[in-house]
Amino acid sequence: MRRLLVTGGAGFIGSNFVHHVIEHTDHHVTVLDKLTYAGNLASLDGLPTDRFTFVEGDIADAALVDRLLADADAVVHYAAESHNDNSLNDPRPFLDTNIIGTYTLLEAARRHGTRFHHISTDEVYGDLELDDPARFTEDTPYNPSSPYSSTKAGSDLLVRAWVRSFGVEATISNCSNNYGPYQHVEKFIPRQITNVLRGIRPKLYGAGENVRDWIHADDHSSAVLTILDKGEIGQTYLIGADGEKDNKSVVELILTRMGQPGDAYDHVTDRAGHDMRYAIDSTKLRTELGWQPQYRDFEAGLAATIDWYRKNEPWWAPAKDGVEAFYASKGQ
Ligand code: NAD
Ligand code: TDX
Repeated sequence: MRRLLVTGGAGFIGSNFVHHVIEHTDHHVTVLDKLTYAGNLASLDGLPTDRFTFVEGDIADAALVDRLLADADAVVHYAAESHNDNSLNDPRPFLDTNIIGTYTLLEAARRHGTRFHHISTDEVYGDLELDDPARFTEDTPYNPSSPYSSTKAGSDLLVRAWVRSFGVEATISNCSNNYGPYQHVEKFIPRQITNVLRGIRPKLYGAGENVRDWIHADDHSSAVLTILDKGEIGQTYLIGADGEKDNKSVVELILTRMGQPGDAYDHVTDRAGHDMRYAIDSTKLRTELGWQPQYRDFEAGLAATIDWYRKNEPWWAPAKDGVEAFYASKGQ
């Protein structure tokens, strides 16, 4: 049994990870989460009280972080400001949480000798052309495009420096786009599903040709547990499940699955600096650590996700109107 501190555990991927850990291990989990607009305690409903503790707080609060790391065997660091569109509107919280917050955790891990796993994104590598056969690997140079991805890139580099200069026992994973339950309605797939449920037409940025490499959040969780157990200190692992799809195809799949004509969507103002394509080569994780994704059928995973949003309107409805008002103010 290990004592895990999971930052950002009330968010989308963090909460999926907490459920996964409780189901598949005997670890104890403490979640540290600030409960920003993106955090939702309802995502952690039903967890056994003897295995799970929730602490509301900021990862940039050095005293609190120091106290929590003193009692943890490992930190899995998900907490972040995570939405590109918000980072274009107001970058400051991205610097505070993604850079200063990560720095604060690393300093505590250094003092306490705590194992550290840093959760990051493929967006640190910038984007690929649509006709480029290449995919990102652990050796791809960093080239982030947005305030969000640049702060994630900065946080990755901090982790690498704390490994090299101070001997912090850290690993990093960079994952592709996640989908599944508990994802905030500001993000692409939940926005379009809940739009259809509300009788609003899905909104596609620009021409909709941009490609994302989709992975189910539960596969991300199993990969992170694998790295925590078997990963080599100081190493970076890319996580992906060979799920490349263009945005237009995803919207068409959502519409037809929900009984609507496949072309019943609107093209709206494109995102500034919109990355064209992400694609992950996860050979290192698969061959060196033996990880495999379980969700290999995107359409089946998407159908289950649609069902989840249908059944869980009380979870997403409180955020929906505010998110749509924000997008409307941007012509999106
Ligand atoms: P999310 O926005 O759904 O959740 C973030 C969580 O962090 C929320 O619960 C929020 O309350 C919490 N948080 C924010 N600032 C905090 C602070 N200062 N202190 C404590 N808690 C704070 O994000 P997500 O989509 O679940 O992403 C989680 C992590 O995974 C992020 O690090 C993100 O960069 C990374 N990631 C996401 C994806 C994706 O597809 N969503 C892909 C690859 C990597
Ligand atoms: O309404 C929309 N219409 C649309 O066409 C929205 C919200 C998005 N899009 C497009 C933009 C992207 O090409 O869909 C794609 C996915 O958009 P997001 O869900 O905002 O994700 P993305 O910007 O790709 O970033 C996500 O994956 C990598 C996560 O939000 C990041 O946290 C993660 O690092």
